[in-house]
Amino acid sequence: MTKLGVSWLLRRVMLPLFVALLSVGMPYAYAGDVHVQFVVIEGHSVVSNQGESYPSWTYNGTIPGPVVRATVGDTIHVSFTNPKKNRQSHSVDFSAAEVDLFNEFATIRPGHVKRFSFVARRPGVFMYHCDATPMVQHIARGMFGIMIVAPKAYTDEYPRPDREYVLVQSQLFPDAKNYQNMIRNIGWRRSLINGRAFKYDPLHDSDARRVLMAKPGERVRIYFLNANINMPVAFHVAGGIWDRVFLNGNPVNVRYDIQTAQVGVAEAAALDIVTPAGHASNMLLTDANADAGQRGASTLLISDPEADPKYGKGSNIIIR
Ligand SMILES: [Cu+2]
Repeated sequence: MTKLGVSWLLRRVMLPLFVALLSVGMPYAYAGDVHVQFVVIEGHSVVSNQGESYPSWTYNGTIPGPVVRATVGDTIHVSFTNPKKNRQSHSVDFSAAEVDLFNEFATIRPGHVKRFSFVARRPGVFMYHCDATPMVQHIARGMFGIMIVAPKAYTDEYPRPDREYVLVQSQLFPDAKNYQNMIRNIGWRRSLINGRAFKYDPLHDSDARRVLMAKPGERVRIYFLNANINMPVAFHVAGGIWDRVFLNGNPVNVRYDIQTAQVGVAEAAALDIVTPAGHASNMLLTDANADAGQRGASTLLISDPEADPKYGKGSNIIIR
């Protein structure tokens, strides 16, 4: 084969093939198109470290749903399926989208599929959730998740973090049918972090098996979403100070040296902590006393020179 032939083969065949192979199985792509496939599961979810089961409605079977990541300018292609065997109508509403509420976010009956796309025009951390009536019940049962829209580049103010973690706080209403109670904010018992009470807090719950990890001196970025039905979160770091807080996760909304960040209902933020030197523990928790550590919304971040290098990276930004 001629030299030209080899070069042509490399550019036109091998390289695209390599890129295509890399994309297979990835949860998102970086080439300007992000494909999101959601299927509603009406089933049960484990909501405590003791294995307590809850009648949940979820996107793809997890509380919260899958993390959606994009870069400003990307087009998000959503395929939303409500399987025939389900009993409820559902929808998906992306707070990052600027579209027609009644078209793209329309509720669909079991046995239907809704497809739409939108361009992620603004950077930030956003909620997605079900809009179907009664909305409080669909959210309280688990139909929410986080979408991170990265800016096109990192800057001095918004530096590249060493590790990233997603934390989503929500309320557990044991009586899953009583949506009137959910509206009135009564009868809820536990605060969930990524779907479980005390999920990453062996200090308050000896059955907890996970913590967040980082090496000393690393910049750890927490993408935090308040998916509570009615209550704001006062997000505090015990034994530390938020180095930077980006309101709504947008780099232009930077605040420095914050002890406690206020995160309203359906609001999200990106919060940076630079971990202390040596072995150390920091507790990330809401200081709103109604749902403080006693109910499950506390998370341990361990700084350790031997911290697992895979934690806080790739698909491990949400520890399941
Ligand atoms: Cu729903």
